[in-house]
Amino acid sequence: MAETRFLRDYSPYPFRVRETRLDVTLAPQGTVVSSRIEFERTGAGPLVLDGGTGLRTRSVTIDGAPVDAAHLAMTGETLTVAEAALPDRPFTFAAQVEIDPEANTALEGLYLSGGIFCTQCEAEGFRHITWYPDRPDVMAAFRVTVRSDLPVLLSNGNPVAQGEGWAEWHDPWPKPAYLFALVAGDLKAVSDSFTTMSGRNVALNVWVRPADLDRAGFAMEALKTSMRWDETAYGREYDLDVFNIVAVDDFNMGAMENKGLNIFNSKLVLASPETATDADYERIEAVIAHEYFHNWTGNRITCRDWFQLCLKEGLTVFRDQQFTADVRSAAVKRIEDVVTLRGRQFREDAGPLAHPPRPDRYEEINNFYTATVYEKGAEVIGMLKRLVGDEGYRKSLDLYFDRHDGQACTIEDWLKVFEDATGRDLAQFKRWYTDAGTPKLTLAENWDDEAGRLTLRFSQATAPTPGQPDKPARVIPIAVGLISQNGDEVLPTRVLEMTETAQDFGFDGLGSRPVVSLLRGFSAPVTVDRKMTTVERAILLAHDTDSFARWQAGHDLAMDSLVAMARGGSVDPVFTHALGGVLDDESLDPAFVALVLRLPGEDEIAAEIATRGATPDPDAIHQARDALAAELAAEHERGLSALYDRMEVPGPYSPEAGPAGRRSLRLAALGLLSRLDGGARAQSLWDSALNMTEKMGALAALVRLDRAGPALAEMEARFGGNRLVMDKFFSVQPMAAPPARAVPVASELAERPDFDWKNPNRFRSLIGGLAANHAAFHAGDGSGYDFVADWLMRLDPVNPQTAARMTTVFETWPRYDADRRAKARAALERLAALPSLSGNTGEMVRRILA
Ligand code: 0A1
Ligand code: ZN
Repeated sequence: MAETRFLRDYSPYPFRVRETRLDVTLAPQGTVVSSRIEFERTGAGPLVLDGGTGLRTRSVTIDGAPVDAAHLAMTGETLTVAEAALPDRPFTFAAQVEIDPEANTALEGLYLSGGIFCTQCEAEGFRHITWYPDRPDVMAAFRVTVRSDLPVLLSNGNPVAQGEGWAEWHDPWPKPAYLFALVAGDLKAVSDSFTTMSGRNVALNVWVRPADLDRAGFAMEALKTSMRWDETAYGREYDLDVFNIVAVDDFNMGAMENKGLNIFNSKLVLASPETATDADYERIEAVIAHEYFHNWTGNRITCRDWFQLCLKEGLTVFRDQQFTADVRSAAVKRIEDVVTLRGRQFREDAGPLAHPPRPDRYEEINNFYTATVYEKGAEVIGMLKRLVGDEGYRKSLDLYFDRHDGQACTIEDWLKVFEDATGRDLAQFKRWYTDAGTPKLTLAENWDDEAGRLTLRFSQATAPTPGQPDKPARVIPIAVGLISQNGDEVLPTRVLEMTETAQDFGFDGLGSRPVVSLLRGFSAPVTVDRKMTTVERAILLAHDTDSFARWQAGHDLAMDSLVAMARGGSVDPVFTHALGGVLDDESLDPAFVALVLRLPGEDEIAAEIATRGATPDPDAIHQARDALAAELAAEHERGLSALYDRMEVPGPYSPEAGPAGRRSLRLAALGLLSRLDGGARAQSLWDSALNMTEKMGALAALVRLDRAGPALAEMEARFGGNRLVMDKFFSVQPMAAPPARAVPVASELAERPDFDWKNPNRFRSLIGGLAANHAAFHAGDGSGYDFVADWLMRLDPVNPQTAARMTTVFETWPRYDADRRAKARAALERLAALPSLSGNTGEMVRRILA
C-alpha cells in the first residue's frame, strides 16, 4: 500500500536548480541518459532525488568526482547524497543511467509507441528517465541533446544545433520536470507559421507518421486559431521560436502540454471527413486549444505541488470552454459542458470517490486527474467570474500573469489575486476549492397576489462526503429570470448571491404570478430541488430567453416521464406536446434542438432515481427509455421525418458548428425514427453517407436494432487498417447493443487478433464501451461486472494508470439493489486480491469499496 501524502506536509525543496543538461542516446532496450544538474543550496538537508526502479544507474558524481559509498544511499525510489558530501558553493550533480523504453508498457517516462520514442512525464514520469527532484516547484532551464538514427529528433524549447544522428535543444523558460519531453521517430509534419501580436515569427509543426499526413491539417488550423484567441481574449503571446505537436497511438490520456512540444493521443490530432466525426473534430479543436493555453496557465505559471492541480487544470479547462463557446455556439457549448459535468463530476461527487477540487491527501497522484479537478475546477472559476464581473475577472487575470509569471503557485495565490484586484473577500468562496460534494439548492416560492410580490426562499445543503461530515454554507451565485404565464420575460437575468444556509429574495411589482427561470446559464454547480408543474416547465421550454434554462426545462420534463415510466407509469402528454413545439420552431438552432431531443442517458436516470430516494432498476430504466423514444417517434413521426429530410447537409463536408449542428439534429431524428422503420433509414444513410459522422449515427441505430452485420463487415473491409476508425468499431458494438447481447458481443470482440488491449484507446473502446452500456454493465447476473473486472485484472500489471482510471466505472455501485451490490463488490474484491495489484488500482478499489 502506497504512502499517503498530505497537503499540510509541504516543505520547499532545499536547492535551486540553475540548469539541467541531458544527453540522451536512444536505443529501444538500452537508452543511455547522462544528466548534469547544477544545484545551489537554498535550505538545509541532504540532496534527495527521485528515481524509479527502472533506472540502471552506472555512475553518480558531484563536481566530477564519484560520490563515496558512505554518503550515497539508493532505494527503489530515491537517491540521497548526505549533506557532508555536498560542497558549500553551487555544485553539479551528474549521473548516467540506462533505461528500457521498449519494456515500458505503463507509458510513463520514455517509451516506444509504434516505433516512435516519446515521453510522458506528468505527473511523476520524469523519475523513470533519470534521478531528479521530480516535483513541480523545482523549475529549471533545460539543455538537451538527443542522439538517434531516426530522422526527427525533438525536445522542448528552441533548436540550437543539429548534425548527423543528433540534435540539441534549449528551453530558456524555467520549467518543472513534468513538462520535459523528447520525441524521436520517422515523422512527417504539416508545417505553417504564426506571427505573434508583437510581430515575432513562430514555426509550427504537427508531426505524424508519414501515412497520416493527410489527416493532420485540421489540427494545424485549430492551433493557429487557439494562438490568436489567447492573444485577443487574454493578452497572452507565445514565447518560443517553434511550437511542435506530435501524435502517438499509445497514450494514457488525451494530450500533454510539454513546453513547446505537446504530445497528443493520435485520436485528438488526426481527422478527415471519412474517418472522424463532428464530435471528434470539436474535441480535437478543444484539446489543441487546451494544451496550447497551458503554455501560460500551467507552464509559465505552474503548480507548487500536485494538490494544486486544479490551479492549472480548472483554469485551462475554463479557458478552452470559453474558446469553444467563441468559435462555435456559446449556448450549445454550455449545455454540452453541463451534460458532461453532471454525467461525470456530479456522479463522482455523489459516490465513494468524492473529493474537493483541491484535495488535501492522495496516495497516487495519477488517480486525481478527475472530473472534479478538471470540470468542477472550471465551474468554480466560472462562478468567480460571475461574482466579480467580466472586468474584475480581466483585471484579476492580468494581475495573476504579472505577479506570478515564472512561479509555482497555490490556490491561495490565485484567490489573493482576485481579492487584491477587486477588493472582494473570498474566504467563504474558498470552500468551493476545499469542500467536496454537490450542494443541493432547494427553492420554495411564496406568491402574495395582493401585493404582487414573489418571495424565493432558498436553502442549501451538501451531503457528507468521505472524510468531510459537515458542510458549511457556500456562496452560490444564482442567476434567475422571471417569465410570465404567457411567455414574456418580466425580469431579465439577475444574479442573487446566496451566502447563508437559508435565504429569502423578494421581487415586487409583479402583475401576476410568473414562472421562475432558475439557475440560468447553470450559474453554479448545484442540484436543484423545486416543485414545478409540467405546464410551468412547458412554458419555459417554449419561451425562456436563456437557452440553458430552456433546455433544462425540456430535460426535466423528459426526466420526469422517464422516472415515472421506469416505475410503471406512462408518458406525460404535456411533454410530448411541448416537444412538438420545439420541433416545429424553425427559428431555433438545429444543434440546440438536437440537444432537446436527446433523452437523458440511462446512468443519469439511475442517478435521478437514487437522488429521489429509490433504488434504480437498470432493466426497467432501459425499457422506459426505449418506450419513451418509441412514443415520441410515433407521436411526431411526420415532424421528425420532415426534419430528417430538411436537415440533410449538401455539398462537401465542413466540421464547422453550422453544418455539424444540422447533422446532429438529423441524426437525433434518425435515432427516434429507427424505432419505427426497422432501420430502413439508418441502412440507407449508412450506404450513402460520405462522412464518418453520418456513418456512425447510422451504425449506432443499426447496432441498437441488432441489424448491423452488413454495415460492420463493410466497415471492417474498408477501415480495417485504420486504428482510430477501428476503435469506433470496437466501442459502438458493446455500447449500443441490446443489453442482453452486449457481454457476448464484447467477449467475441475481445477474441479478435486486432483487439490490441495493451493500447489504451483500444482497451477503453471495448471495455469502456461495455461499461457505458448501463443495463449491460449492471446486468442482474453480474456478467457485466465480471467482464470488466477480469479485463482490469489483466491490464493492471501492464498499464496500472489506465487500469486504475477505468475502475471508476464501478463508482456508482452503492446506488443499486443488494444483489447487484454484492456482485459488484465480489468483482472488485477479486481485483483487490491480485497479489501484485498496482498501488494505482489498489488505492482506487479501496476507496470505491470503503
Ligand atoms: N496535463 C494534461 C493531462 C495529462 C495528465 C496526466 C498525464 O499522465 C499521467 C497525461 C496527460 C492535460 O490536462 O491535458
Ligand atoms: Zn490540462
